[in-house]
Amino acid sequence: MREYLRELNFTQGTVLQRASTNDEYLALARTVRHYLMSRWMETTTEYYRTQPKGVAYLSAEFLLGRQLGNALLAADLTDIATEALASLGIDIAELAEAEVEPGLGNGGLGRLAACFIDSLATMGVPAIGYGIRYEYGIFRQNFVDGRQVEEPDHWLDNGSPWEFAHPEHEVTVSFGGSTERYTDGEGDDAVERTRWTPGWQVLGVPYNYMVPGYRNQQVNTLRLWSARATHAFDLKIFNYGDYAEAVRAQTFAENISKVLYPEDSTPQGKELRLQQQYFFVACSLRDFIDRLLPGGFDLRRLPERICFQLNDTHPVIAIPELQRILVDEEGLDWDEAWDITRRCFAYTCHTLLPEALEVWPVELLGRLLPRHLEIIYRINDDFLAEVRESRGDDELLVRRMSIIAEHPQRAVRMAHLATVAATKVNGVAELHSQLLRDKVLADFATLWPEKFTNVTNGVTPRRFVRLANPGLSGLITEAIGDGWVTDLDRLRELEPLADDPEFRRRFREVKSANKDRLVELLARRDGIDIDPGTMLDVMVKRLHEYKRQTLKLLHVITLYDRLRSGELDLADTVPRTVVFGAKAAPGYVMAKEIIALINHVGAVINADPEISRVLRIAFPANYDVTVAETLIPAADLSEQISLAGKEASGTGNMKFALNGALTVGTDDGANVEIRQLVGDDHFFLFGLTEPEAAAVAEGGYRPSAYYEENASLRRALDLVARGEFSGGDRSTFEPVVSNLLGEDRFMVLADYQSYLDAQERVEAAYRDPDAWSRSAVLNVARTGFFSSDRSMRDYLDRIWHAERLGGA
Ligand code: 7GP
Repeated sequence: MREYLRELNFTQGTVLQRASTNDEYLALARTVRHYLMSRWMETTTEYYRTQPKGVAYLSAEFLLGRQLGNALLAADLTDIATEALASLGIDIAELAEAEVEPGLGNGGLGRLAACFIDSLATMGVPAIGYGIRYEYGIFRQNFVDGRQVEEPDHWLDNGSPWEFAHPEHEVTVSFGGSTERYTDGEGDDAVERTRWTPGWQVLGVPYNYMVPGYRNQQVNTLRLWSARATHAFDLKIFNYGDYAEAVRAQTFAENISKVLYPEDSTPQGKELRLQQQYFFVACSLRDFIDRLLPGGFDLRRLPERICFQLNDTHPVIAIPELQRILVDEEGLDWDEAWDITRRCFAYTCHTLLPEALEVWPVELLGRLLPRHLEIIYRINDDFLAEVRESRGDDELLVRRMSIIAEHPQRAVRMAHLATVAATKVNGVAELHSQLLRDKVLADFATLWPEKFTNVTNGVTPRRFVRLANPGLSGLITEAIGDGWVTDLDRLRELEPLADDPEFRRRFREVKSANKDRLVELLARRDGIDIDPGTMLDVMVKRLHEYKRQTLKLLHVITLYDRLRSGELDLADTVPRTVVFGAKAAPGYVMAKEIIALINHVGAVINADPEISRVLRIAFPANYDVTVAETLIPAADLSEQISLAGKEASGTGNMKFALNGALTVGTDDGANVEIRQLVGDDHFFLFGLTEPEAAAVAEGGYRPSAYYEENASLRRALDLVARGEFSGGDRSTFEPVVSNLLGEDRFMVLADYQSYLDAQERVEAAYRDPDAWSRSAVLNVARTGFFSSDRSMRDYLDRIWHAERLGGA
């Protein structure tokens, strides 16, 4: 408390009586931060002193979510802080609301990175996260007439108490220019080398963030890079007396870390994006080599010290960068350098959509990073020679595997580069890893079967159960003690309690209190009114056609249609609230149309005085980590309905199951493993399997056939086509309808009936609250496997072979 008041007075420069909520939040954040500081310094010193083998997680995205609650939890200060503030008349919850979450990621991939660094710290693994400190994170989503409007995310406006800038540790990053061959040394010692003369440079300034382990005295580091203009750059121009030009140069440099690209599962191919990628990767390698290794360290031993984990292809340019450092700067010969480089990287792929695999035009890469392009060519030449040697002169195979694509333009396939270089390549769920081996990277898996492995994703139980669901956490701890927070397999001990009526009653009480919290949040945040007495049916994730929000919507429209026609009896229908949360990439036109359609359908249904008693749509704008933390614990039903073979893993699916929602889902991604663990009786499976979907596609899929044969599907689509949800205007949603009828790439119509049938089973099950809560308890008890601590153990065993120091 004294600490807190001191922060308020001396750092915020205010007094208790006059402090704003933001002042109070900042003062508390600094107090906690202060408390964690000595552990942070100790962890850092310990790593430096013992030089263990560690992990550097390279990721263009870290979707952290709010920091205060997590820091208090990790430091075990929540109760003390709550009481101390209460005695000053301050409500800690209100103050926590003042924190703007750092939205430095798009969705699954970025949130996964955040879960992983939490687990690494909790497990005492020497690890550092490296990424970009975007000045603007993922856009704020607003709805105007039901359509998505994007606004900039000013997350830094009130200052972030969680970051520590270190301008004195700035790193210079070069771009452009040209390369030349030169002879180094004389006579017998003479060797041919390459010199890169860059065209321009920027500085990278590191910002450090604490990553506190859960009550284990460990605090790891997340280091995010911010771009600045070099001083030389400015000065030269200033000397010509062109002030305006100097400022322009500054802006140009600083653009690199200005904004997160809001694409998800679809790469943008923009020059600035490649600049961002090289920028953060070059800074990170330099930083690791110069600052985390002792002076004079022999880089030939680098693989003994580090594994750089590549979070998808975004950081893959690190591969030629390390090779460049070893060959051009350290003077190692190519083969020796390549052997070292290969042993330092591992690659995780997060997608199955071929169009989501990053490709950089040779023209662009060569202009921005001429030396790296040369290195990539050389890597490719050596690699293709290896292919020819082991597989004969199969030119089709060679063309398929080449790192360089020739069509539609010459371009570097970053996934191929990553696969060629990495010690290990992993997918993010069993099915996904299998499809990577069998389809997406099949030629590589034949050549190097031992390179391929799986690590199923996980989520941190600290944020997504302990913090997000205090009610359930209390109940679990009361039953089995609190060891589950760092050993989630222990949730198994809850299994017998699924048969205990008293436990189930209390479980329902918790769910119902969580629903009340959600009702309160949506009312306050969005002015949305929902009834906590209804089944909460939730679909939250990025808006993408493969995830099939339209399938959910067709179900809702069918219910509406049947209720209206009297086919379904209002009095005998399980009341539901269907909650959507989804951002669309700003350039993804179809996704934005689907958002508008959801909102328009919602407007019509919610305005119907009769039907809205049993069916409502709630679509709060700007779904983010903070909303997820209140929404997920309140859900009854989790919608995981992607076309089988398209969702790499999903991680929302895990969060819902762990919080006691039942899943309606396809046999896709980690759904497969969830269902295996919880059992078929406690999971609503529907839809084509991956092989079935592949066979349908093979045979020539005709969505219109389903439309013609299925009357209720026809009625649902006709309602949209006839303008029922667009004030009679048939043109508004014509693109959505004709896409579904004409192409329907993700087979929504093929899975419609099966989905409807599954929803009928859902309703029937929900009518029996006792059986439903038994299933829900079993979902919690059987999904401890999905802790990101377990994912980290798998990475350690299968990929990193890093050491663990302290930790749990
Ligand atoms: C996502 C996948 O779509 C999701 O299924 C998975 O759970 C998550 O990664 C974490 O592994 N992918 C992305 O978010 C993404 O942007 C770019 O992928 C290739």
